[in-house]
Amino acid sequence: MADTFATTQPDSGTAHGPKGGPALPQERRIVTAIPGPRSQEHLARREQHVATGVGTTLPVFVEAAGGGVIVDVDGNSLIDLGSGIAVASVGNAAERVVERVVDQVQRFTHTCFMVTPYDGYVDVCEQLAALTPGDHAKKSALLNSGAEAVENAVKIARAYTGRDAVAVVDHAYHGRTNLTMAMTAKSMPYKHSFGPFAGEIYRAPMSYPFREPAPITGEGAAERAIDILEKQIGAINLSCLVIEPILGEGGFVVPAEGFLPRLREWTAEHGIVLVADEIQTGFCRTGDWFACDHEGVVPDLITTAKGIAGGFPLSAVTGRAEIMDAVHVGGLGGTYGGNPVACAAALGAIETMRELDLAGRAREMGTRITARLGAIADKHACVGDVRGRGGMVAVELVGEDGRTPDPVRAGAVSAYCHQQGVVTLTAGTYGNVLRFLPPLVISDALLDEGFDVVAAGFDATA
Ligand code: PLZ
Repeated sequence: MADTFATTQPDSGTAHGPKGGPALPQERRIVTAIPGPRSQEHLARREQHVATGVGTTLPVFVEAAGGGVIVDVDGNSLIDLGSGIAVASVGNAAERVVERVVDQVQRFTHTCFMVTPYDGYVDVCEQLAALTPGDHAKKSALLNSGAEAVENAVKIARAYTGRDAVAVVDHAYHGRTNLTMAMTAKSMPYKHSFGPFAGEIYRAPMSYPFREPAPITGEGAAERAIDILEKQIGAINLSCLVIEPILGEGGFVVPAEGFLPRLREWTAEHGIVLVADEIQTGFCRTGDWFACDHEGVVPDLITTAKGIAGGFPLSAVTGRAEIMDAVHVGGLGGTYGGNPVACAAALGAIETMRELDLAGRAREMGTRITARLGAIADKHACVGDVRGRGGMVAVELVGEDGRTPDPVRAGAVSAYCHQQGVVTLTAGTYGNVLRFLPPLVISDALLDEGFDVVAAGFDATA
């Protein structure tokens, strides 16, 4: 036992430079094969002790990270184009996050907000009220994970409306708990073998411009969705419509203009709570504080997580005060929801986003990335679509007919990037989307180098 413990003690070897965070050299540096020999040793331990069901995208073990890089145990420094799935938007170990976390962790680490409250929780709720779309009175509840926020949004919408049914869209992703698995559209790997699922979930078609069989406007796509929901369940029975304003795991599908506004109109007309799941799109990622801001859509409830707290587990449901307050006292909560250290991290992350204008930075980044991907698309017919907004951009890869999903090529390009020290992610219902979610603090030089590698990945796999 003592021996095992000894091997997991943190390495104190910081004599050669910063431990981590933004002061790390912002460079790509490959000194071994990926994964290197030390990572391979760690992987063997992982295999022995960690359940096989927990996957790995890029099997290097991390020693430090910050700004736009991730440094592994072999000394490789990788360019991060994933932010740990849209979480480290302010960068890893960001200065303000670390300061506030260290201060908080020395004061107290937990009391349970439901037992004896503290200001950090209330401060985060106040920030959420100020930053989320709409100037109506708002309240929030804090939870731990994205899935938990979605679950709570549904509980709140049901309590408020007295209705059971929940509407979601095709290609949606909302989490891995029982209810959110039911709300998620994709079977493999999220739902396969895990049923039975929660009931009363109704699925409508999404606006997916690249895959529409015939041209259709955003409004037209909304009418198509409304028609199906009206027929299958009826507006009067729907408690809420839960939708990601830009699909995340579904492949960065940006609905046609007018789709979300029409759904906003219809849900308002029928007393259906509109829940924007901004867990992946929120907190400056798409070039606004929230993706709904782009078309001026004001949801009734919004779920947030990921980028909110610079890497700490924190999520929230924020929304109209009268809807949030429809739940009886004691009906919402959880032991850790709004943990004080996670709240301190969130306040540091939000401060960083304001100070560095990371929404503006995301817009600039979007222009830069889209230009790079456009050039790749001009050269390689396998790129069927370039889409996204701000720091959330993707390419969808297809076969020679310009339509058939090509997950093999997407995987090959991604694997090439990994070998060359660039962290890339895939997504999409068909697994054929390469998606990019760089930390919003990454330098232009590193971003450009990252996309040089992506471009080379397309050339090498042609
Ligand atoms: N809603 C829109 O993007 C999380 C999933 C990673 P949790 N997406 C990353 C994986 O394979 O598990 C997500 C999301 C949207 C909800 C969630 C769920 O958030 O914090 O992972 O529970």
